[in-house]
Amino acid sequence: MKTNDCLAMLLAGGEGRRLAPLTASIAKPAVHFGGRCRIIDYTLSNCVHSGIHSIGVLTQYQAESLHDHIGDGAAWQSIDGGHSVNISLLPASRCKGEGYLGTADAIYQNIDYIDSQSPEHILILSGDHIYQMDYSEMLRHHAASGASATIAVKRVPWKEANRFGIMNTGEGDRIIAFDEKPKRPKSNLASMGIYLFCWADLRAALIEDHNNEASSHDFGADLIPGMLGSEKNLYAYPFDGYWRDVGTIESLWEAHMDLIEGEVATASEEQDPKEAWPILTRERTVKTPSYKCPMASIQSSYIHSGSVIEGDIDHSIVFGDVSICKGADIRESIIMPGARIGNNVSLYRVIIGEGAVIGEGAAIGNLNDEITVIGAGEQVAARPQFNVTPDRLPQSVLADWEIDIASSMQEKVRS
Ligand code: ADQ
Ligand code: ADP
Repeated sequence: MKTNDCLAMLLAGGEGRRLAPLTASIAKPAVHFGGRCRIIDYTLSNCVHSGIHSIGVLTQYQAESLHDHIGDGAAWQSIDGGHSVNISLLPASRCKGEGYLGTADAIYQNIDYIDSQSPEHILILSGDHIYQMDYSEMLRHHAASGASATIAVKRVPWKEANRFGIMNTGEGDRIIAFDEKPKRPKSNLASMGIYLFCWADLRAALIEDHNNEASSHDFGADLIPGMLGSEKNLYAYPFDGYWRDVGTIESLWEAHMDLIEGEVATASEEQDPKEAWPILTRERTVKTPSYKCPMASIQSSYIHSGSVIEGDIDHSIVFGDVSICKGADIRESIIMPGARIGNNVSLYRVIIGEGAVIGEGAAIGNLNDEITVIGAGEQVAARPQFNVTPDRLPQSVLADWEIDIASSMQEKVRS
């Protein structure tokens, strides 16, 4: 099975409400990740490294942010030479009607585009997953089974099962039941939202779904259950590697911590991901070619070019062009490009949006260990932001931040 018989369609138009306020002015797949990339870079890089060189990117909500990032696609040209990668931007605005009504409708509305490429198989991908996966192995599996559809699957923690498509499989990984985001999951075998379809079968199913007035035109809610109901052969393809849907603030933060711990890897066991599976991205221009840390103490952290750091950083990711002033104490936090962190600021489990400014002396964190988010461009004045009792904060943090917590509590009582 050749990967050039396969066209990838990358769904990148969702609103990303659960990632608010980070998605106030950019699409979810364009949210910054890992110090220098955007979330969508992981999926685009997987395509390139898997030998899938024709990719349609379906955009809708805040489409410009993705169009600006992807541009002419030059950043994703295959590094091993010779391959030209064709990335087509397919915004909902070019289609008639009300835009893409759901994920299946987004593909339905691009049937002509897909037909023009006459692919045998079609790979449907999401723009909000962090993982490294060789799709060519899944394609071999799919072609060998003769399935109408193959869905990549992974066991997820039971407590998270209700935010996924959940299935039961029978002999040879054949899917026998599928429930989209069930309130009471009967299994923890989750759809990764990565589907390989035989194009002829998907085409027929999309037309049927389009004509069904009761449908919400979503892959998980409508199209997959519909195909199962019409007794098509659907198979699960278990994936062992790291994979995380970063559609929520908690999961986005956790994926960053996983990156620090070295868990975000690897496409194939034989490959050194740093050598063989680099994450390709369009680099932004930074103010200086390296980072500067005249008086900083930095532990278990990623610091990107153009940043100037004078405070203490622990288990954190600092993107480009960030400034962190003297006396700052940054723990388990993510600081997006261009943010400015004032003198003596304390951050614990905070995501600071692009270009936000945190005033001198502010202490931001949630003492219940929840993640606090400061939106892009927001300005936070110098006042403590703790809002619950400090009983769950690690002792080490408590001891260091005693004064901030005391004043925070006083402030709470006063207000
Ligand atoms: P969700 O993650 O909830 O569940 P959803 O966010 O609706 O799926 O969409 C997936 C992708 O499609 C995202 O990248 C999103 O940006 C994009 N998208 C959403 N609406 C779109 C639209 N109208 N036009 C274009 N793109 C759109 C899905 C499956 C579950 C599965 C999880 C795994 O439905 O069964 O378990 O993914 O993460
Ligand atoms: P959230 O973080 O709110 O889940 P998603 O990107 O996952 O954001 O989209 C939320 C839901 O809204 C999904 O079920 C998706 O299919 C649907 N959706 C996204 N954009 C549109 C749209 N323009 N029209 C209709 N439904 C949409």
